[in-house]
Amino acid sequence: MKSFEEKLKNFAKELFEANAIKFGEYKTKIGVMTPVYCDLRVIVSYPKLMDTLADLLIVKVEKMNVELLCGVPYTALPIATAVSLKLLKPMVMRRKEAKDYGTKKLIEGIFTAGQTCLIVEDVVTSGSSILETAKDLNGVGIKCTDAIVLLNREQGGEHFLMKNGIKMHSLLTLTQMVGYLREFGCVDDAVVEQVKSYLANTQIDEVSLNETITKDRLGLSFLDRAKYAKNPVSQELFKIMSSKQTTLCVAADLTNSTDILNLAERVGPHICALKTHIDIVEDFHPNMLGPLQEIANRHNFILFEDRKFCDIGKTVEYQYSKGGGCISSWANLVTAHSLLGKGVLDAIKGSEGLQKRGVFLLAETSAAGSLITESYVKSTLEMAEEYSDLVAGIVCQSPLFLKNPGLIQLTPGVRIDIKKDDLGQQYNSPASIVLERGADIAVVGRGITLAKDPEVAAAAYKKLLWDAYLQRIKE
Ligand code: 6AU
Repeated sequence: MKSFEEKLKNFAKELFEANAIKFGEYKTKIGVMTPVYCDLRVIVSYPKLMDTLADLLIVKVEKMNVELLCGVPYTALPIATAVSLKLLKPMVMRRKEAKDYGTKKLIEGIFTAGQTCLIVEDVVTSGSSILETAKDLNGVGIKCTDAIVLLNREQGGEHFLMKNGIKMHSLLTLTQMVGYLREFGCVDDAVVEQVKSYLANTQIDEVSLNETITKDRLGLSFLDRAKYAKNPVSQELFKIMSSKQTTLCVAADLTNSTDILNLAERVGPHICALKTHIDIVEDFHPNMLGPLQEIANRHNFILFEDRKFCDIGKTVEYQYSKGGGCISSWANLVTAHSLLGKGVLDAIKGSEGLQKRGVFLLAETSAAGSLITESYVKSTLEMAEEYSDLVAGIVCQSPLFLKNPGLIQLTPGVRIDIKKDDLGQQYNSPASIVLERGADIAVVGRGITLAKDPEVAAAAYKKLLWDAYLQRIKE
């Protein structure tokens, strides 16, 4: 009978032979050079290796008092499945796709709030993927106190997770792995030294770990987040939200100017922003803009034109600052797509108009069947972070991680009475969009405009949203 350590050594060698661990000069995702590259995705092509891995993992998992397993998507999903099959322990799955969040749950599988779950991961560097998974699980009431990983790269992840209440167990550390491979003659002393000095020089330092912990926007109050906001409109929004105790943005999707003004007057005390589609107003005349601004000033809310700019920079410049709507002269906020790249943002930044201007970039949508992909969402977030002096936040449907907590998540598709309309719009409840989907500001249109009394409806949505926000920052 081989000892656990012997099995582990052989497993390390098999990983190396399967090309799951490579030594050389590799560039990491963030552009830093590394002498060791782990690509554990290949394990799915070696069922025997997967079987050995599961056998090794269950030795540790058996001793843990957990009710559920959850693999971090995607590489660890089959690993968690293999463990689940051996131990007959149920799994839950965390959805990663940005698409279609409107109808699908973030966490799939059967569970009850209060159950404990072990997170399974392949490689850990900073631990942030485990933390993201834990947050989604926590969002539906599942407790995560432990994580098990195949390989700990020893760059600060274990410490970071510990600070966030998650104990990380690992089968192998990078040092251990390299040591075993040296024993087998798979690598020479020079490689061992290279890895050693790489690890000594690439620790994710305590300060940046703490920063990440304290800066997670979902647990911070709006007043605290205002300090991180670089855009003047988002700073103002945070202040309005805090002082008026509202995260409600009403979508005034009405086709008559008088109706819009009447609605603005009535819902004004309950909102932080009024969102318009000015191009649907049949009797539009710039004359309506003065009264609209006066109402916005009096009730202290921001005017927000949902123009969803998506064209070459020059055209966007014209659409934003010229024409009948002359958006840049009255709307402090606008929406834009990231599809055509940074030119759209450069155009908005350089156009004439109000000094105080902010953009919400559309990262995900509430529309069924949207073509937006995961990598599109990722690139949109990167663009938002890069332009955070202009970008006030993002429009999305899930609790996307924003490095800068000064960015605001705006989430449409909110309604109490129905789940969808007949043209692909998908709705969630106010509590769900704040607690499960990470919304800071909620956009409610027809839930208010079609209500018998829009003012009463606005007050009701405002309260539900604010209560959910208070619960979120208390957790
Ligand atoms: O509550 P509703 O369905 O009556 O209105 C929702 C509002 C509309 C949409 O144009 C807008 O929110 N919207 C957006 C925004 C704000 O950009 C994005 C999205 O994904 N879904 C969505 O409905 O004015």
